[in-house]
Amino acid sequence: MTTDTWETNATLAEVANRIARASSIVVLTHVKPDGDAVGSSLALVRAIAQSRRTTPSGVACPAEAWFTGPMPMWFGSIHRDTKARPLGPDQSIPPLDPDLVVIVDTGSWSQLDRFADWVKPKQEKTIVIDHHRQGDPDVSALRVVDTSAASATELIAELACLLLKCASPAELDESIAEPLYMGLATDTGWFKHSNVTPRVFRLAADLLEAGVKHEELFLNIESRDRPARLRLMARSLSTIDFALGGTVAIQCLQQSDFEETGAAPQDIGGFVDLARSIEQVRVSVLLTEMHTPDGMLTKVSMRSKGGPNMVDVNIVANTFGGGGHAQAAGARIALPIAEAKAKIIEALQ
Ligand SMILES: [Mn+2]
Repeated sequence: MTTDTWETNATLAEVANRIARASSIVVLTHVKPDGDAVGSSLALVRAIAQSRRTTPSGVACPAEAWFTGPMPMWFGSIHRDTKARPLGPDQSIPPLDPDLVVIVDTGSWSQLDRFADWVKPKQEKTIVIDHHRQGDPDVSALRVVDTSAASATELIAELACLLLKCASPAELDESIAEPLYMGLATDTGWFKHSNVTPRVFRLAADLLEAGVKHEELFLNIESRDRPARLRLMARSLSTIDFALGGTVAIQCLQQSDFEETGAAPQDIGGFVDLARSIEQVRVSVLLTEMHTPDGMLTKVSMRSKGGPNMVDVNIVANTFGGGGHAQAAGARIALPIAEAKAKIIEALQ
């Protein structure tokens, strides 16, 4: 059954059945994959491989994961021997026509980036498993969307148990439990964000029981900074300016800051969160100057603290043609940084 709204129209048991019948499966996720995207993809490919390994000689794994966009620094250390193809910008999409396509942690055309054209003619044999509030229903015929899940790996954990006939995620192999835990931990900010629920901790506990090494994984994922990133962070923090009675904190980074510290654009990850630790701050903003072929742009990242009277930064981002979530959103404004800053303060007011 196909519905034209972004809602679940299949059960994970149905998905498991489709997977069990497919002889070739490609697993896709969003561009610039994060911990949840990579974790969901690797866990699913590993669970499928294991579900087919019923005889000692084994059967070749029928599933593989494809990724596009820059891969996280830690990818090499967690991918083990899983069938996965991180496709570089000049690598073309393999000319494969699999029985089944499973898309995890997104269901929107824009997030599929260069995979979109490849997926389009395969809608009938595509399944989406996602936890985002928005997506495009015409990406797949079947979809499981659970917006109450903190991470897509919460859903993949359930699917892995169905595929492997495990009564609980605690029974999963450590090689499957680790990427599941990685998605759960990173999408909740290592269990700090408002999406942490009893279900999150129950799954985390089961996965630890399955053999996940929490501290080792944390260091592997999070302790990978280069000195240049901290030099850039120091500059960013030194620019903090407060507006609207101290409730809005704004950091600014110029192009020259990157050049002088030797940092790269991806080094700014997490900077916008830093000012949230200030008691009075309700919204933290990071403005980054970008030189593009179309001229000077300002990239805006916003984070809102939860609690009563929460500011919905998604609404603010929407007024500039951007978007995201209530507590984390962004946009690009075609103005120099100082003018963009004034516009953002005005919009937040
Ligand atoms: Mn996710």
